[in-house]
Amino acid sequence: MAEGAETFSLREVLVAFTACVSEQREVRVDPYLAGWKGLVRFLNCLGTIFSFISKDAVTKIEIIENYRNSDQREKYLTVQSMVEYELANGLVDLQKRSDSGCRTLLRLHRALHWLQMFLEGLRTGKDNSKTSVICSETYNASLANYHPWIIRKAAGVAFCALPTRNTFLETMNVGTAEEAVAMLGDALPYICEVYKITEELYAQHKLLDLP
Ligand code: 1PW
Repeated sequence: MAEGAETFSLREVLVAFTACVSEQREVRVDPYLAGWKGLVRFLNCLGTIFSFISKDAVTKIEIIENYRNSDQREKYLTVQSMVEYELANGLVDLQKRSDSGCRTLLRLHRALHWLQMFLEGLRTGKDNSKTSVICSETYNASLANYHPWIIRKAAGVAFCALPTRNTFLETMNVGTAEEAVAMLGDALPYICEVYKITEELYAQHKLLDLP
């Protein structure tokens, strides 16, 4: 491999998500953000057409990272401690858009659901299936419900640029297409678990519709 060549692998994304859940079933914020950062690098590998998608994720990662670097960093160690701290201190605006950790993470959480469904579709898809179809079907069934028309339209255009399933699996840099599928099978349960715990926590505190 050429010196300095990009050695990005989707493996690091999946590994980060496997490290998210603590023994107390809490979701750790740092590996959650590390997983997202890897995902952003992956999206950028897919071409500039995906940069409008990654840009929003970057903004949201930075907002939460700033909390992790602030005087209140300990409060943002896990999603559970963040929710508890922000709610107890009146930091979550239930009426309008704000920069709270809770509403910002909710956006990433919804996108994670899409990612989970998309990767599962990729894993179980046929060799010759179209990644663009898997991507748009899973998007329409999940994240699209939270997006205005203009974003749905732009996302639809970006998806058309996705390569076929096997080429896409190779882009993941995990080895052969078969090896990538095997790794997805190992890693997806961890992403599902992170999603499920967060979803239950947000539901319990009635935070799933934060503006
Ligand atoms: C190839 C598979 C890729 C899956 C990656 C998932 C990344 C999803 C990010 C979608 C972002 C689309 C453009 C931005 C939209 C924002 O308006 C929206 N953000 C998200 C993450 O959905 C809502 O954020 P807002 O406007 O309420 O701050």
